[in-house]
Amino acid sequence: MSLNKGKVYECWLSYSYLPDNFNKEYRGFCNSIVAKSKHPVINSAIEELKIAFTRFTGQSPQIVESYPDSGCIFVGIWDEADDKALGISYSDLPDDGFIIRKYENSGKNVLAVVGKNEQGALYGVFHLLRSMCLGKTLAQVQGIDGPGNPLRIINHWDNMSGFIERGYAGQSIFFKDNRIISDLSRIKDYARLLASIGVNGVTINNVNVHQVETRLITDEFLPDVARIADVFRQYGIKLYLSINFAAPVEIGGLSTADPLDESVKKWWKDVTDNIYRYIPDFGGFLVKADSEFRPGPFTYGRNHDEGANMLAEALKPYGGVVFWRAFVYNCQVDWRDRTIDRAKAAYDNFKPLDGKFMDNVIVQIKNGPMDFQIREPVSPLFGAMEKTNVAVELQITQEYTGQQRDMCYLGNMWKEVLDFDTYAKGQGSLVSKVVNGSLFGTKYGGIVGVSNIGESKCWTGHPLAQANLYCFGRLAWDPDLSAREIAEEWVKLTFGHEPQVEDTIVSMLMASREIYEKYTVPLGIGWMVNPGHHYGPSVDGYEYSHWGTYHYADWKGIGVDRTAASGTGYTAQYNEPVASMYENIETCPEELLLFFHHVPYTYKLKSGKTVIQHIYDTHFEGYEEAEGLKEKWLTLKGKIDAEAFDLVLERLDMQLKNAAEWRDVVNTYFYRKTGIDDIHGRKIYR
Ligand code: GCV
Repeated sequence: MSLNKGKVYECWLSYSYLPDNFNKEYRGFCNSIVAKSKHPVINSAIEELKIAFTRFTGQSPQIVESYPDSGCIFVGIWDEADDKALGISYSDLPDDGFIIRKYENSGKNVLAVVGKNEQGALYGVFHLLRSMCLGKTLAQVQGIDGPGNPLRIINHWDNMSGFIERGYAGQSIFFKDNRIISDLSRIKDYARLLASIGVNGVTINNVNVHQVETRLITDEFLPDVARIADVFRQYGIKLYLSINFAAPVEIGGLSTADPLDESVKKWWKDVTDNIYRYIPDFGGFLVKADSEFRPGPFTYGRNHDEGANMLAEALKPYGGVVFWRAFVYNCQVDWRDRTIDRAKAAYDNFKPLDGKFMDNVIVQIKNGPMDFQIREPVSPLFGAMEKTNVAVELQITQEYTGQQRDMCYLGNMWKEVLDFDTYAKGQGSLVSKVVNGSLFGTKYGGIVGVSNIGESKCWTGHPLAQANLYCFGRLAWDPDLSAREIAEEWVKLTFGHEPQVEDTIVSMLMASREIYEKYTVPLGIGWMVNPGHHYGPSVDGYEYSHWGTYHYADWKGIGVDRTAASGTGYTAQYNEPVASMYENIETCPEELLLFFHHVPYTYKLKSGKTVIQHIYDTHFEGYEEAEGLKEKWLTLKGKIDAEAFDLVLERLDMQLKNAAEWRDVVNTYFYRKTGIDDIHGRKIYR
């Protein structure tokens, strides 16, 4: 770990705030660490204990192979552990899981952290250290734990130029000037952060694979890619690459990329064999195909299963997997044609293919049917793929949710997704069970997040956006945690235990998504952003374009009729009773009203307010609440790390400007369109 780069760099691993019970509960174990293995992942675990204990106690612990004459920590895997440390059988441990147990060895206390494998031991160490920092007792820390999802993956949308598509935290930490960065120390620090929250896979390049990046799978770049893989491997993280489906033509000299063509199959097999020569534990490929002008099997009259299976075949002998994205839709729509509904596209394209994918293909589905808006329903595809491995793709980077200038903690949104009941096998068929493979008994599954980090000193541009990365990992590990619990953990680890600090920051985080929603897009309609960069308001920005993202506002009403009765029929993609709930305007959750229904501005909401008054009110409130965020933050001056304080304050000022612009643009637009006055007579710019 590159130390002394400041607390904002160290994120939740600064080990700076030690609770009062540390000496009583843990001090006696911290002078010695017993480890028998020299495995690189165990070494990382030991290194972490050393960093933490040195910070906690001011003394570096000794690392020994046999038990000392005093209390100690043991770290290792099952086979190396003392029988007394266990008290359970091997099969009781979840894959990649661990047990933490205190026992006595020749009258000395040993706190054993035993992994089912090396990764499990590393996760156990991070769990122990987190628990110490959170003030948990020794009794609370003991027990078995393991990941709730087999695959916990971060996708980077980094280009080799260094530019990050939808990145709001500076340039890439992997690439610069079309080369792989030579100093890998920051990547090591990143690997450590990711491992601490249980992430076990990373795709380092953008799903939009451009010219240079297409060559990442060749001898030109593989030696350097392998160096990055070596760093991640020390932290139990596998490296994956996004590939260009047209690579056989673009760099392979073939005349086709048809997935059923024998020469194409051989080309991919040879490429894959070569990758594994450099990276023996390579994770696999991520593919964006036939989506937003990217090439894919459609060009050759083939379908997604045929494209994915061809790659899966090449990876199979090595245990590699293909993540095949379901973000496939017609992006050349004529807005006049109301029969086409982008929201229906993923289901329409992939439902017919259920059961046709090989068992090492994972269909990666964005959480919502459109594209990471501040409020969308959950994609109906999760309740429809019974014979296919699926993963949910969440967007940690805040493309449509404030771009890490505006504060927006995404934990509540992600919980809504994971807790959504698809009813695919009756009540209780939650998305979290679909993606962890338990609902349909699928082999793989997991949670994927699009990264929000870059070269920014605090990694995420906005220091409070670190909470989203932390939350992503914690939810991927344990989807049953609540967004609030995770926020509380993060605040304690990052800013300490002072109750006022904790209450203030947690309450800001928990309110932030709704505040952002209030001053931006109302009632689930989405979009209304400036085209291209997607920050700031432009109500009609995408209204007459080819992307299929419309709100259909005219002088009488607004919203997309997606009902089966009179609209696009999207509601019918859900299982009952969800389909009827959305179909019926009376039972449709109001926060999604305009996503599912077109209504007049005078339509009355359950609050008794009309839609137009709701738009005015929420936009005024949203701005005021953003002001409230700043007021709250100011109360923390002198009570938290000064650098973090200043950085956040700067961002809160940007947020206020943005909120004012959204309020005025949106209210003015609808005031002019409808001619209906705000009943409170507030200033709306005409
Ligand atoms: C990486 C949205 C974003 C694109 C992104 C795309 C995707 O359309 O605006 O930048 O491309 O989603 O997820 O593939």
